[in-house]
Amino acid sequence: MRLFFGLSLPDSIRAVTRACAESAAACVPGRYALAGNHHVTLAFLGDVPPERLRDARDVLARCAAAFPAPTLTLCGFDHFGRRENAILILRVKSDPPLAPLHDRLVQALAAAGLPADPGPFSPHITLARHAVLPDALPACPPASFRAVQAHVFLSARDGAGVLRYTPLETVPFACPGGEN
Ligand code: 3AM
Repeated sequence: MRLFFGLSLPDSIRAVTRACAESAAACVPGRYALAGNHHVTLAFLGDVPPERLRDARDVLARCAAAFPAPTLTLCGFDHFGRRENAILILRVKSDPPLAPLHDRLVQALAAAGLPADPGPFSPHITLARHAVLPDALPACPPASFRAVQAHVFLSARDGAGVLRYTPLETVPFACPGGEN
C-alpha cells in the first residue's frame, strides 16, 4: 500500500484552498487536484506492506506526541518546477516549523526499517500539476489553522480510477495547554 504522513485541512480551510484553486483555474491551465485531496505532506513513505501499517502508525504517533500542535498559515500561490510545466502550490508557513518534524519522521522510519523519501521538504498544498503559469497569479486570502492531529494517508485509486488520499490512522500532536 502506498502511504504518506500528512495533515488534513479543516472544512473552513478546505473551502479557502478550493476557492484558491478555482480562481487559479480561471487563468492557469493544469491538472487540478480534487479539493478533497488537499493536504500538507509531512513525509512520503511509498510502498509499504500492509502488515507494516501498524509500525508506520507507531512511528507517526511517537513523533507527533513529542511535537507541539502546529499553527499553519496559507501564504499564497507558488510553484515547483518550470513555469511551463509546474506544480502549482499554496505555500504553508508553520509555527513551530515542520522541517524538524519531517527530519525526525524520516529518521524514525529508517530506524524502523520503513521506507521514507528524505526530501527536500518544503511545506505546501498541491493544487495542480502540469500547470502553465502566467506572469501573475491572483491573490489568495491568508488563513490559519491549528493542526491538532496527523494522519497516515493511503494513496490509492478508487473503483472509477480516481486518485484518493484517505486517512487510515490518526494520532495527536502534543498540546502543552491540554486544550485538545
Ligand atoms: O501533494 P503533495 O505534493 O504534498 O507529491 C506527492 C503528494 O504530495 C508525494 O506524496 C504525496 C501523496 O502522493 N509524493 C508522491 N511520490 C513521491 C515520491 N516518490 C512523493 N513525495 C516524495 N517522493
